[in-house]
Amino acid sequence: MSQLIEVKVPDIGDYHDVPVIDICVIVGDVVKVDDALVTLESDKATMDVPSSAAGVVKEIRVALGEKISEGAVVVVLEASEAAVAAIPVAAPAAVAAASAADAPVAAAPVAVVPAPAAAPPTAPAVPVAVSPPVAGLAPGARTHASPSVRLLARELGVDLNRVAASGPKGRILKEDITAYVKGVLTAPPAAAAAPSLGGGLDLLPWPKVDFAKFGAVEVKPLARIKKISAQNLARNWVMIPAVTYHEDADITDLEAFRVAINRENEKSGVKITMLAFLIKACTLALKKFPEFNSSLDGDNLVLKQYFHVAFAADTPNGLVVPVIRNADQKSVSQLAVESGELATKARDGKLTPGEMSGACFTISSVGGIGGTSFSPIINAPEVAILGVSRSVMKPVWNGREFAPRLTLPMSLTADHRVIDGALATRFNVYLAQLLADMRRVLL
Ligand code: CAO
Repeated sequence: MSQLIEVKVPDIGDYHDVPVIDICVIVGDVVKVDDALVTLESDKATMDVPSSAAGVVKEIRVALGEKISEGAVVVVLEASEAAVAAIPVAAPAAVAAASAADAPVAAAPVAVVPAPAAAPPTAPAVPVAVSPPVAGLAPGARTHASPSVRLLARELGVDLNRVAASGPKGRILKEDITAYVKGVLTAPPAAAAAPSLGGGLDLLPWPKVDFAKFGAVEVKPLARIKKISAQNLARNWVMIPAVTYHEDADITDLEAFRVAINRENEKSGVKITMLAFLIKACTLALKKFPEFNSSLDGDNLVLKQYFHVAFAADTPNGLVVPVIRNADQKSVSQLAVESGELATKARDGKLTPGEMSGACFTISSVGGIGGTSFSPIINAPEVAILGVSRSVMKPVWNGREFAPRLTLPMSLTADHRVIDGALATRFNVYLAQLLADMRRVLL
């Protein structure tokens, strides 16, 4: 006499709606007690649902990717006579009454799945591997292999979908797994290093060089600021499609004015800096081109109604970026005083986190040191940064002759997802016009 048995997902602790990642049998397969029927994978563990009886698979009731919980029927078996004698047809009462001590799960790494309080004696969930997880199958794909072959594949981290089967009815044998692993290990390195077609950076590992082999070296741990800024800079460099736009500003008159004012103010002690003029001019440009005063937030652009301008400050411990709040509401003298105070605090390592947050736009000026142009890295989540290099006297054609003009090189880096080239160039041109004639600020 034969009898149909519904094999169900046993008590799997607190797990619910766990996806089926593998179906280990096909209709017609002969299975023994404890042979794996399907494999479930939660976010923490991979579990086989073993057969509760010996018999022939008549029906498979689950699909790959389907999410199932305790009690779901996975397979219908036609049990052999011996099995029928031992196991009643899907008897939930008997299952619920069974003691956990009977369950073979006790021998498995139970830390992954809490030992069920009332596990069925013949259908335990056996956590077989936590890491690495079994490679997911393509939807609809199905491989045929015995539980021992599946276990071997799991242990070796082999995706069965990639293994050529040589057994009867397309079954994967142990030898197939061995042949696959040998093939991977003996593949030429070029194949392994080939760029991914599926995207991703596929970067080579960082070169490990024993520099001491080539000469004397001194190893110094990176300062904390350098470590933090390194991570931010690397992310911003990789993630932002940034373009730098260069423009020269004629600051002949502005510099003459600045020098004259500073001479007048020699006694009062307030030194008007080029940086203060730049901050002022930038606030006007940010108002005229609001995209520059924005941040990306998913599919939204957050346009800020305030104008907090940051500037990069070089300190003995590394680069820091203090912020001048509401820079648009401050005079050039106030901006000069405040940027001077913040720069001193930066060098003394006394800036508070509040003084380094909330910026809308950053200016990085290396003009006091030198430089002709550079590509500053955007300080995310800002969308643009202005780099300023050393001003030089250049011969500029004025329609009649070459005249010496003091020229300030500006390098504006902008996030192309928000700002396109035309807009960036308009911003630069406007900024250069303001610096060429600061009377425009009054307009
Ligand atoms: N062209 C020519 N000379 C310039 C100039 C420019 N663009 N900018 C400033 N100078 C001159 C100033 O006139 C001043 O000369 P005097 O002492 O003769 O007046 C001198 O350089 C020093 O300038 P400053 O004291 O006014 O300082 P600053 O406003 O240029 O800069 C600060 C202040 C905090 C921006 C600066 O100290 C600093 O840290 N710069 C480096 C920023 C940086 O590292 N950026 C790179 C970030 S990305 O790695």
